[in-house]
Amino acid sequence: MKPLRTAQDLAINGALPAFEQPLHVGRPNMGSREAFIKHVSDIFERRWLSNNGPMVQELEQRVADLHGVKHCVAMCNGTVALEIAIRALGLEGEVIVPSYTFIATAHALHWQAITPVFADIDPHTHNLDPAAVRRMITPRTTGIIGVHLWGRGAPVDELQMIADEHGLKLMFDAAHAFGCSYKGKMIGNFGSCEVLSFHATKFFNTFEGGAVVTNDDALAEAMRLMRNFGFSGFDRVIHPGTNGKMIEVAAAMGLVNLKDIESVIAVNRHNHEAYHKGLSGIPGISLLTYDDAEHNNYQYVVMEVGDKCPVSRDWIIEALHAENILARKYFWPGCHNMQPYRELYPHAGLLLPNTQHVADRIVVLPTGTTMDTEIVHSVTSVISVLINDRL
Ligand code: T4K
Repeated sequence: MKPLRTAQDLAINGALPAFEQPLHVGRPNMGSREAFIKHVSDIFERRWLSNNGPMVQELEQRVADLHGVKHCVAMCNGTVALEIAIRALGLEGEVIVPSYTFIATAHALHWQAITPVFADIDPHTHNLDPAAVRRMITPRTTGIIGVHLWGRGAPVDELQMIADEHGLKLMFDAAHAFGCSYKGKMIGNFGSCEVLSFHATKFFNTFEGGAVVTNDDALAEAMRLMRNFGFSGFDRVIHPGTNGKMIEVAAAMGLVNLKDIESVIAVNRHNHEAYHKGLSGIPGISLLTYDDAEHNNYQYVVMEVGDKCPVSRDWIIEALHAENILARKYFWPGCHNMQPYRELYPHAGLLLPNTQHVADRIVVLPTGTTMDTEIVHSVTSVISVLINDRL
Protein backbone atom coordinates (compact mmCIF):
# COMPACT_ATOMS: atom_id res chain seq x y z
CA MET A 1 0.00 0.00 0.00
CA LYS A 2 1.11 3.56 -0.65
CA PRO A 3 1.99 5.57 2.50
CA LEU A 4 -0.81 7.70 4.02
CA ARG A 5 -0.94 11.11 2.39
CA THR A 6 -3.17 13.50 4.26
CA ALA A 7 -5.54 15.90 2.56
CA GLN A 8 -3.18 18.67 3.70
CA ASP A 9 -0.42 17.04 1.58
CA LEU A 10 -2.82 16.86 -1.31
CA ALA A 11 -3.85 20.47 -0.75
CA ILE A 12 -0.21 21.51 -1.12
CA ASN A 13 -0.32 19.84 -4.54
CA GLY A 14 -3.40 21.89 -5.34
CA ALA A 15 -5.76 18.88 -5.31
CA LEU A 16 -7.78 20.13 -2.35
CA PRO A 17 -8.48 23.28 -0.32
CA ALA A 18 -6.70 23.26 3.06
CA PHE A 19 -8.96 23.20 6.13
CA GLU A 20 -8.56 25.80 8.80
CA GLN A 21 -11.84 25.32 10.68
CA PRO A 22 -12.53 22.08 12.53
CA LEU A 23 -15.72 20.42 11.31
CA HIS A 24 -17.75 18.57 13.90
CA VAL A 25 -20.20 15.77 13.78
CA GLY A 26 -23.56 16.50 15.35
CA ARG A 27 -23.16 20.14 16.35
CA PRO A 28 -26.40 20.97 18.16
CA ASN A 29 -29.29 22.40 16.17
CA MET A 30 -30.22 25.56 18.07
CA GLY A 31 -33.20 27.81 17.58
CA SER A 32 -33.60 31.54 18.26
CA ARG A 33 -31.36 32.84 21.06
CA GLU A 34 -33.77 35.78 21.65
CA ALA A 35 -36.79 33.46 22.00
CA PHE A 36 -34.87 31.27 24.45
CA ILE A 37 -33.78 34.27 26.56
CA LYS A 38 -37.41 35.47 26.66
CA HIS A 39 -38.49 32.04 27.93
CA VAL A 40 -35.73 32.07 30.57
CA SER A 41 -36.85 35.52 31.65
CA ASP A 42 -40.40 34.17 32.07
CA ILE A 43 -39.00 31.32 34.18
CA PHE A 44 -37.30 33.90 36.43
CA GLU A 45 -40.61 35.77 36.79
CA ARG A 46 -42.55 32.63 37.66
CA ARG A 47 -39.82 31.11 39.88
CA TRP A 48 -41.06 27.74 38.73
CA LEU A 49 -37.98 25.71 37.82
CA SER A 50 -38.91 22.05 37.91
CA ASN A 51 -41.58 19.52 39.04
CA ASN A 52 -43.93 19.44 36.07
CA GLY A 53 -43.84 23.16 35.30
CA PRO A 54 -45.93 24.90 32.63
CA MET A 55 -43.23 24.74 29.93
CA VAL A 56 -42.73 21.01 30.44
CA GLN A 57 -46.49 20.51 30.11
CA GLU A 58 -46.64 22.63 26.97
CA LEU A 59 -43.72 20.76 25.42
CA GLU A 60 -45.35 17.40 26.23
CA GLN A 61 -48.56 18.47 24.50
CA ARG A 62 -46.72 19.69 21.41
CA VAL A 63 -44.54 16.58 21.09
CA ALA A 64 -47.62 14.36 21.54
CA ASP A 65 -49.52 16.32 18.87
CA LEU A 66 -46.60 16.21 16.46
CA HIS A 67 -46.41 12.41 16.72
CA GLY A 68 -50.19 11.93 16.80
CA VAL A 69 -49.98 10.09 20.09
CA LYS A 70 -52.08 10.43 23.27
CA HIS A 71 -49.36 10.87 25.87
CA CYS A 72 -45.87 12.31 26.03
CA VAL A 73 -44.13 11.94 29.41
CA ALA A 74 -41.05 14.18 29.41
CA MET A 75 -37.93 13.04 31.26
CA CYS A 76 -34.46 14.31 32.15
CA ASN A 77 -32.82 12.22 29.38
CA GLY A 78 -33.49 9.35 27.01
CA THR A 79 -31.67 6.75 29.14
CA VAL A 80 -33.78 7.41 32.24
CA ALA A 81 -36.85 7.40 29.97
CA LEU A 82 -35.82 3.93 28.74
CA GLU A 83 -35.27 2.73 32.32
CA ILE A 84 -38.65 4.01 33.47
CA ALA A 85 -40.48 2.58 30.44
CA ILE A 86 -38.82 -0.82 30.95
CA ARG A 87 -39.82 -0.79 34.62
CA ALA A 88 -43.36 0.44 33.98
CA LEU A 89 -43.86 -2.37 31.45
CA GLY A 90 -42.78 -4.90 34.07
CA LEU A 91 -39.95 -6.35 32.00
CA GLU A 92 -37.70 -8.83 33.80
CA GLY A 93 -35.55 -11.89 33.10
CA GLU A 94 -34.32 -11.55 29.51
CA VAL A 95 -35.17 -8.87 26.96
CA ILE A 96 -34.12 -9.07 23.31
CA VAL A 97 -32.33 -6.02 21.89
CA PRO A 98 -29.99 -5.31 19.00
CA SER A 99 -26.29 -5.09 19.80
CA TYR A 100 -25.89 -2.56 16.99
CA THR A 101 -27.22 0.44 18.92
CA PHE A 102 -25.99 3.04 21.40
CA ILE A 103 -24.95 1.40 24.67
CA ALA A 104 -27.85 3.02 26.58
CA THR A 105 -30.34 0.55 25.06
CA ALA A 106 -28.55 -2.37 26.73
CA HIS A 107 -27.49 -0.51 29.88
CA ALA A 108 -31.07 0.52 30.66
CA LEU A 109 -31.83 -3.19 31.06
CA HIS A 110 -28.65 -4.28 32.84
CA TRP A 111 -29.05 -1.37 35.28
CA GLN A 112 -32.26 -3.04 36.45
CA ALA A 113 -30.82 -6.58 36.67
CA ILE A 114 -32.46 -7.59 33.38
CA THR A 115 -30.35 -9.54 30.86
CA PRO A 116 -30.06 -7.90 27.44
CA VAL A 117 -30.02 -10.71 24.88
CA PHE A 118 -28.46 -9.48 21.67
CA ALA A 119 -30.16 -10.40 18.39
CA ASP A 120 -28.60 -9.83 14.99
CA ILE A 121 -29.61 -7.13 12.52
CA ASP A 122 -30.52 -7.04 8.86
CA PRO A 123 -27.28 -5.91 7.15
CA HIS A 124 -29.21 -3.67 4.73
CA THR A 125 -31.55 -1.84 7.11
CA HIS A 126 -29.28 -2.04 10.22
CA ASN A 127 -32.45 -2.76 12.23
CA LEU A 128 -33.37 -5.97 14.12
CA ASP A 129 -33.81 -9.04 11.94
CA PRO A 130 -37.13 -10.67 13.04
CA ALA A 131 -35.80 -14.18 12.27
CA ALA A 132 -32.81 -13.54 14.56
CA VAL A 133 -35.18 -12.27 17.27
CA ARG A 134 -37.16 -15.52 17.10
CA ARG A 135 -33.97 -17.53 17.56
CA MET A 136 -33.13 -15.72 20.81
CA ILE A 137 -36.45 -16.36 22.61
CA THR A 138 -36.17 -18.52 25.74
CA PRO A 139 -38.59 -19.27 28.59
CA ARG A 140 -37.04 -16.31 30.46
CA THR A 141 -37.79 -13.77 27.69
CA THR A 142 -40.32 -11.12 28.71
CA GLY A 143 -39.90 -8.50 26.02
CA ILE A 144 -38.33 -7.05 22.90
CA ILE A 145 -36.89 -3.55 22.48
CA GLY A 146 -36.65 -2.58 18.82
CA VAL A 147 -34.50 0.41 17.85
CA HIS A 148 -35.44 2.66 14.92
CA LEU A 149 -31.80 3.08 13.99
CA TRP A 150 -30.84 6.26 12.14
CA GLY A 151 -34.55 7.24 12.36
CA ARG A 152 -35.58 4.52 9.91
CA GLY A 153 -38.40 2.35 11.26
CA ALA A 154 -37.61 -1.09 12.68
CA PRO A 155 -39.73 -4.00 11.29
CA VAL A 156 -42.62 -3.08 13.55
CA ASP A 157 -45.26 -5.47 12.16
CA GLU A 158 -43.04 -8.55 12.29
CA LEU A 159 -41.82 -7.72 15.80
CA GLN A 160 -45.40 -7.17 17.01
CA MET A 161 -46.38 -10.55 15.53
CA ILE A 162 -43.53 -12.29 17.37
CA ALA A 163 -44.41 -10.49 20.60
CA ASP A 164 -48.09 -11.51 20.30
CA GLU A 165 -47.25 -15.13 19.48
CA HIS A 166 -44.99 -15.48 22.53
CA GLY A 167 -46.82 -13.22 24.99
CA LEU A 168 -43.97 -10.71 25.08
CA LYS A 169 -44.03 -6.95 25.65
CA LEU A 170 -42.75 -4.82 22.77
CA MET A 171 -41.36 -1.30 23.08
CA PHE A 172 -39.10 0.84 20.91
CA ASP A 173 -36.01 2.92 21.44
CA ALA A 174 -36.91 5.80 19.12
CA ALA A 175 -34.00 8.01 20.23
CA HIS A 176 -33.13 8.74 16.58
CA ALA A 177 -36.67 8.91 15.24
CA PHE A 178 -38.15 12.23 16.40
CA GLY A 179 -40.64 13.34 13.75
CA CYS A 180 -40.22 10.18 11.64
CA SER A 181 -42.83 7.78 10.33
CA TYR A 182 -43.02 4.09 9.44
CA LYS A 183 -45.39 2.93 6.70
CA GLY A 184 -47.00 6.36 6.87
CA LYS A 185 -47.74 6.24 10.61
CA MET A 186 -45.82 8.47 13.00
CA ILE A 187 -43.25 6.91 15.32
CA GLY A 188 -44.71 6.91 18.82
CA ASN A 189 -47.67 4.76 17.91
CA PHE A 190 -45.92 1.38 17.87
CA GLY A 191 -45.52 -1.26 20.57
CA SER A 192 -46.59 -0.43 24.13
CA CYS A 193 -44.51 2.74 24.13
CA GLU A 194 -41.57 4.44 22.42
CA VAL A 195 -38.67 6.39 23.88
CA LEU A 196 -37.34 9.63 22.40
CA SER A 197 -34.01 11.31 23.20
CA PHE A 198 -33.64 15.08 23.21
CA HIS A 199 -29.86 15.04 23.77
CA ALA A 200 -27.80 17.96 22.46
CA THR A 201 -26.57 15.92 19.49
CA LYS A 202 -30.02 14.75 18.42
CA PHE A 203 -32.19 16.17 15.63
CA PHE A 204 -34.31 17.91 18.29
CA ASN A 205 -32.75 18.82 21.64
CA THR A 206 -33.60 20.21 25.05
CA PHE A 207 -29.87 20.36 26.02
CA GLU A 208 -30.42 16.98 27.74
CA GLY A 209 -33.83 15.37 27.77
CA GLY A 210 -36.08 12.61 26.58
CA ALA A 211 -39.63 11.33 26.72
CA VAL A 212 -41.79 8.26 26.54
CA VAL A 213 -44.68 8.50 24.09
CA THR A 214 -47.59 6.08 24.32
CA ASN A 215 -51.31 5.62 23.66
CA ASP A 216 -51.70 3.59 26.86
CA ASP A 217 -53.39 5.72 29.59
CA ALA A 218 -52.43 3.45 32.52
CA LEU A 219 -48.81 3.15 31.37
CA ALA A 220 -48.52 6.94 30.99
CA GLU A 221 -49.98 7.45 34.46
CA ALA A 222 -47.53 4.94 35.99
CA MET A 223 -44.57 6.62 34.28
CA ARG A 224 -45.68 10.07 35.47
CA LEU A 225 -45.62 8.74 39.02
CA MET A 226 -42.32 6.91 38.55
CA ARG A 227 -40.45 9.96 37.22
CA ASN A 228 -41.45 11.87 40.39
CA PHE A 229 -40.53 9.38 43.16
CA GLY A 230 -44.06 7.89 43.04
CA PHE A 231 -45.63 11.02 44.60
CA SER A 232 -49.37 11.45 43.99
CA GLY A 233 -49.68 14.55 46.20
CA PHE A 234 -48.10 16.11 49.29
CA ASP A 235 -46.77 13.43 51.64
CA ARG A 236 -48.32 10.65 49.57
CA VAL A 237 -46.19 8.11 47.73
CA ILE A 238 -48.14 5.39 45.95
CA HIS A 239 -45.57 3.90 43.59
CA PRO A 240 -41.84 3.05 43.42
CA GLY A 241 -40.02 5.80 41.62
CA THR A 242 -36.93 7.79 40.84
CA ASN A 243 -36.13 11.35 39.78
CA GLY A 244 -36.61 11.45 36.03
CA LYS A 245 -38.13 14.93 35.72
CA MET A 246 -37.39 17.38 32.95
CA ILE A 247 -36.56 20.90 34.17
CA GLU A 248 -38.23 24.07 32.89
CA VAL A 249 -35.15 25.52 31.22
CA ALA A 250 -34.76 22.32 29.18
CA ALA A 251 -38.41 22.52 28.12
CA ALA A 252 -37.85 26.18 27.16
CA MET A 253 -35.06 25.08 24.80
CA GLY A 254 -37.40 22.44 23.40
CA LEU A 255 -40.20 24.93 22.75
CA VAL A 256 -37.76 27.18 20.90
CA ASN A 257 -36.25 24.34 18.87
CA LEU A 258 -39.68 22.96 17.94
CA LYS A 259 -40.30 26.13 15.93
CA ASP A 260 -37.36 25.27 13.67
CA ILE A 261 -37.81 21.60 12.97
CA GLU A 262 -39.04 22.05 9.39
CA SER A 263 -36.01 24.16 8.48
CA VAL A 264 -33.63 21.72 10.21
CA ILE A 265 -35.16 18.87 8.18
CA ALA A 266 -34.66 20.91 5.00
CA VAL A 267 -30.98 21.52 5.80
CA ASN A 268 -30.37 17.89 6.76
CA ARG A 269 -32.08 16.68 3.60
CA HIS A 270 -30.08 19.05 1.47
CA ASN A 271 -26.83 17.95 3.13
CA HIS A 272 -27.78 14.31 2.64
CA GLU A 273 -28.40 14.89 -1.06
CA ALA A 274 -25.09 16.74 -1.40
CA TYR A 275 -23.26 13.84 0.28
CA HIS A 276 -25.03 11.39 -2.02
CA LYS A 277 -23.95 13.33 -5.07
CA GLY A 278 -20.39 13.89 -3.85
CA LEU A 279 -19.76 10.28 -2.85
CA SER A 280 -21.32 8.57 -5.85
CA GLY A 281 -18.81 6.81 -8.05
CA ILE A 282 -16.16 6.41 -5.33
CA PRO A 283 -15.15 2.73 -5.38
CA GLY A 284 -16.70 0.71 -2.53
CA ILE A 285 -18.49 3.69 -0.95
CA SER A 286 -22.27 3.79 -0.53
CA LEU A 287 -24.66 5.94 1.48
CA LEU A 288 -27.65 4.69 3.46
CA THR A 289 -30.79 6.20 1.92
CA TYR A 290 -34.09 7.39 3.40
CA ASP A 291 -37.49 6.56 1.93
CA ASP A 292 -38.80 9.98 0.87
CA ALA A 293 -42.37 8.67 1.10
CA GLU A 294 -41.91 8.65 4.91
CA HIS A 295 -41.37 11.53 7.33
CA ASN A 296 -37.61 11.58 7.99
CA ASN A 297 -35.39 13.90 9.97
CA TYR A 298 -32.30 12.98 7.87
CA GLN A 299 -30.13 13.49 10.97
CA TYR A 300 -27.65 10.72 10.19
CA VAL A 301 -25.41 10.53 7.14
CA VAL A 302 -24.34 6.89 7.21
CA MET A 303 -21.60 5.86 4.80
CA GLU A 304 -20.72 2.21 4.26
CA VAL A 305 -17.19 1.18 3.25
CA GLY A 306 -17.58 -1.93 1.10
CA ASP A 307 -15.15 -4.59 -0.06
CA LYS A 308 -14.37 -2.74 -3.30
CA CYS A 309 -12.92 0.21 -1.39
CA PRO A 310 -9.10 0.11 -1.52
CA VAL A 311 -8.79 1.26 2.12
CA SER A 312 -10.39 0.16 5.38
CA ARG A 313 -13.05 2.02 7.34
CA ASP A 314 -10.57 2.68 10.15
CA TRP A 315 -8.05 4.13 7.70
CA ILE A 316 -10.73 6.50 6.38
CA ILE A 317 -11.69 7.59 9.91
CA GLU A 318 -8.06 8.22 10.80
CA ALA A 319 -7.48 10.20 7.61
CA LEU A 320 -10.64 12.28 8.15
CA HIS A 321 -9.72 13.02 11.76
CA ALA A 322 -6.31 14.18 10.55
CA GLU A 323 -8.26 16.76 8.54
CA ASN A 324 -10.42 17.79 11.54
CA ILE A 325 -13.44 16.13 9.95
CA LEU A 326 -15.02 14.43 12.94
CA ALA A 327 -16.59 11.37 11.37
CA ARG A 328 -17.67 8.67 13.83
CA LYS A 329 -17.73 4.86 13.95
CA TYR A 330 -21.23 4.65 15.51
CA PHE A 331 -21.97 1.99 16.88
CA TRP A 332 -18.68 0.15 16.77
CA PRO A 333 -17.78 -2.34 18.20
CA GLY A 334 -21.39 -3.29 19.09
CA CYS A 335 -22.76 -3.44 22.65
CA HIS A 336 -21.79 -7.11 23.01
CA ASN A 337 -18.14 -6.09 22.70
CA MET A 338 -18.41 -3.47 25.45
CA GLN A 339 -18.35 -4.01 29.19
CA PRO A 340 -19.91 -5.62 31.08
CA TYR A 341 -21.38 -7.62 28.19
CA ARG A 342 -18.05 -8.59 26.64
CA GLU A 343 -17.09 -10.35 29.86
CA LEU A 344 -20.56 -11.67 30.71
CA TYR A 345 -21.29 -13.08 27.23
CA PRO A 346 -17.92 -13.66 25.53
CA HIS A 347 -19.45 -15.80 22.77
CA ALA A 348 -22.37 -13.50 21.89
CA GLY A 349 -20.57 -12.36 18.73
CA LEU A 350 -20.88 -15.86 17.21
CA LEU A 351 -24.59 -15.20 16.68
CA LEU A 352 -24.09 -11.62 15.49
CA PRO A 353 -22.30 -11.87 12.11
CA ASN A 354 -24.27 -9.03 10.50
CA THR A 355 -23.74 -6.77 13.52
CA GLN A 356 -20.02 -7.40 13.32
CA HIS A 357 -19.97 -6.85 9.53
CA VAL A 358 -21.90 -3.56 9.67
CA ALA A 359 -20.14 -2.19 12.78
CA ASP A 360 -16.77 -2.65 11.03
CA ARG A 361 -17.84 -0.75 7.90
CA ILE A 362 -19.85 2.31 8.97
CA VAL A 363 -18.71 5.93 8.99
CA VAL A 364 -21.20 8.55 10.21
CA LEU A 365 -20.45 11.88 8.57
CA PRO A 366 -21.06 15.38 9.96
CA THR A 367 -24.32 17.14 9.16
CA GLY A 368 -26.80 19.55 10.77
CA THR A 369 -27.42 23.26 10.62
CA THR A 370 -23.76 24.21 11.06
CA MET A 371 -22.98 22.49 7.75
CA ASP A 372 -23.92 23.63 4.27
CA THR A 373 -23.54 22.29 0.74
CA GLU A 374 -20.13 23.90 0.36
CA ILE A 375 -18.72 22.25 3.49
CA VAL A 376 -20.29 18.92 2.51
CA HIS A 377 -18.63 19.28 -0.87
CA SER A 378 -15.26 19.83 0.84
CA VAL A 379 -15.75 16.68 2.93
CA THR A 380 -16.72 14.53 -0.05
CA SER A 381 -13.77 15.94 -2.03
CA VAL A 382 -11.40 14.90 0.76
CA ILE A 383 -12.92 11.39 0.82
CA SER A 384 -12.76 11.12 -2.95
CA VAL A 385 -9.17 12.29 -3.24
CA LEU A 386 -7.96 10.19 -0.29
CA ILE A 387 -9.50 7.02 -1.70
CA ASN A 388 -8.62 7.62 -5.32
CA ASP A 389 -5.05 8.35 -4.22
CA ARG A 390 -4.85 4.76 -2.91
CA LEU A 391 -6.05 3.09 -6.09
N1 T4K B 1 -30.75 5.09 22.48
C1 T4K B 1 -30.06 5.43 21.37
C2 T4K B 1 -30.24 4.63 20.13
C3 T4K B 1 -29.21 6.54 21.39
O1 T4K B 1 -28.51 6.89 20.29
C4 T4K B 1 -29.07 7.28 22.59
C5 T4K B 1 -28.17 8.42 22.66
C6 T4K B 1 -29.84 6.89 23.71
C7 T4K B 1 -30.66 5.78 23.61
C8 T4K B 1 -29.76 7.60 25.03
O2 T4K B 1 -30.34 8.90 24.97
P1 T4K B 1 -29.75 10.04 25.99
O3 T4K B 1 -29.74 9.48 27.38
O4 T4K B 1 -28.38 10.44 25.50
O5 T4K B 1 -30.78 11.15 25.85
C9 T4K B 1 -23.94 11.04 21.70
C10 T4K B 1 -24.94 11.34 22.78
O6 T4K B 1 -24.36 11.57 24.06
C11 T4K B 1 -26.02 10.34 22.92
O7 T4K B 1 -27.15 11.05 23.35
C12 T4K B 1 -26.36 9.66 21.61
N2 T4K B 1 -27.33 8.62 21.75
C13 T4K B 1 -25.14 9.08 20.98
C14 T4K B 1 -25.44 8.42 19.66
O8 T4K B 1 -24.23 10.10 20.72
P2 T4K B 1 -21.41 11.25 21.41
O9 T4K B 1 -20.42 10.27 21.84
O10 T4K B 1 -21.58 11.43 19.96
O11 T4K B 1 -21.20 12.73 22.01
P3 T4K B 1 -19.98 13.69 21.85
O12 T4K B 1 -19.80 14.36 23.14
O13 T4K B 1 -18.82 12.96 21.27
O14 T4K B 1 -20.51 14.76 20.81
C15 T4K B 1 -20.53 14.54 19.44
C16 T4K B 1 -20.12 15.80 18.71
O15 T4K B 1 -21.01 16.85 18.96
C17 T4K B 1 -18.72 16.29 19.10
O16 T4K B 1 -17.97 16.44 17.95
C18 T4K B 1 -18.93 17.61 19.75
C19 T4K B 1 -20.33 18.02 19.37
N3 T4K B 1 -21.07 18.60 20.49
C20 T4K B 1 -21.53 17.80 21.47
C21 T4K B 1 -22.22 18.34 22.52
C22 T4K B 1 -22.74 17.47 23.63
C23 T4K B 1 -21.27 19.96 20.49
O17 T4K B 1 -20.84 20.67 19.58
N4 T4K B 1 -21.98 20.52 21.52
C24 T4K B 1 -22.47 19.76 22.55
O18 T4K B 1 -23.12 20.30 23.46
O19 T4K B 1 -22.69 10.75 22.18
